[in-house]
Amino acid sequence: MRARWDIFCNVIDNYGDIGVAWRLARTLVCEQRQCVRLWVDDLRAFARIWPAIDAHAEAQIAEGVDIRHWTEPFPDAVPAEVVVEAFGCALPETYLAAMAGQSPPPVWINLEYLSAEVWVSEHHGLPSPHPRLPLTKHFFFPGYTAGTGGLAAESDLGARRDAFQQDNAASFWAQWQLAPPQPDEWRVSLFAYENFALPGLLDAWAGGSEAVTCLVPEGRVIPQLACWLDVPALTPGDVRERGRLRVRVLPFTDQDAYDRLLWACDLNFVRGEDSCVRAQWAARPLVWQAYPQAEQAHHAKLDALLGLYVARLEPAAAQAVTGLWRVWNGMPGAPAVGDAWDAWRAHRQAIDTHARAWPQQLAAAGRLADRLVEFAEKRLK
Ligand code: TRH
Repeated sequence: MRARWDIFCNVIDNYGDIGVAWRLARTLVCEQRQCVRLWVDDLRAFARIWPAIDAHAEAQIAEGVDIRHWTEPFPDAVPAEVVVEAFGCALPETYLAAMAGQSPPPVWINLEYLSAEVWVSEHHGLPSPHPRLPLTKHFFFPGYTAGTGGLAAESDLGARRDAFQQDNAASFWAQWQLAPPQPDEWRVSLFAYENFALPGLLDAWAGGSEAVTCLVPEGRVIPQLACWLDVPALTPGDVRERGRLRVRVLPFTDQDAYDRLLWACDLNFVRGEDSCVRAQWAARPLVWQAYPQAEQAHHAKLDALLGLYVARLEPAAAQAVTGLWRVWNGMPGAPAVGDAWDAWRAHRQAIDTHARAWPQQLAAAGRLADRLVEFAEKRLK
């Protein structure tokens, strides 16, 4: 059934909110043949993850999605049949009133943040009546298990990744003026927030026995990296070497090119939710830096995902993954970062094998766009 969707995205900071909303909008159009209008308040952030976006246009079409600049006062707009507010962004009052005037009213969904915590499946799908208007909002939780709203993924994601990885990614490296990796070399991508563990990890790489090429998309971690390298600044294209470590700064690319970086590297450091999921689908080892939250709420999120991720790993390798993830997130009781890296390296083979098999397990959660369409269709009947 082809329905009209309005997706609202308020960009708080960073790229995760628009990253998830854009991925969902594209998939709904391309795979589910839905008719999608995406309202975004910060088109400049949007253009960073999708450079074809014109940051000054009030309305534009990209990838079949009708994109609107979300401005205040909100323009008159007939509400769609399905309304998704991403991450609890408050809908414009005039739009809410227009929703209440529709008969039947739209299916109203609050798309929540992804978490592997167990309470997610208990809260997924719960209704919440509006206090004044004849409208009911539903809480929709993406998640890692079958009773949740699933994970963002395209139906051909695995096939595209496998084709790329079998191709050995040689042409991919050439675009960064890099030869394919040497047998004893690690290619690592580093997408991170500011991080106390970073200097120690860089020290370990520079003083280690294997060559490490660290590819760093421009962003929040760059000033700290420049400080460690003792240079005033770093810009895309810059290459610096210290001991066995070579650092290369990459420009921020579009989402699809970033996927290819994840597919090509031996190990990916990722942050927030969207890059974390993409790194898991990449079938390569990852280290996740959770988005820092008040009262360390992100520590519970980290441990919840770790619990799932390492469950089928042999205990020593599971401990090595846990140690590195926990020190990378500044968690109490974590080992020193140099020790955590040594332990991780010692179990690299098992961790790599596990990462390659992991997407099969992830698939059990189902795909977010499929789950959302099922959810909406049940209520549209
Ligand atoms: O940017 P983030 O830190 O987003 C965060 C979190 O999502 C957090 O939950 C949210 O509350 C906070 O923002 C406001 O990390 P995340 O989620 O990985 O999103 C990054 C997006 O950027 C993702 O869609 C991938 C994309 N990206 C590119 O398109 N090109 C790039 O070069 C890189 C490095 C990332």
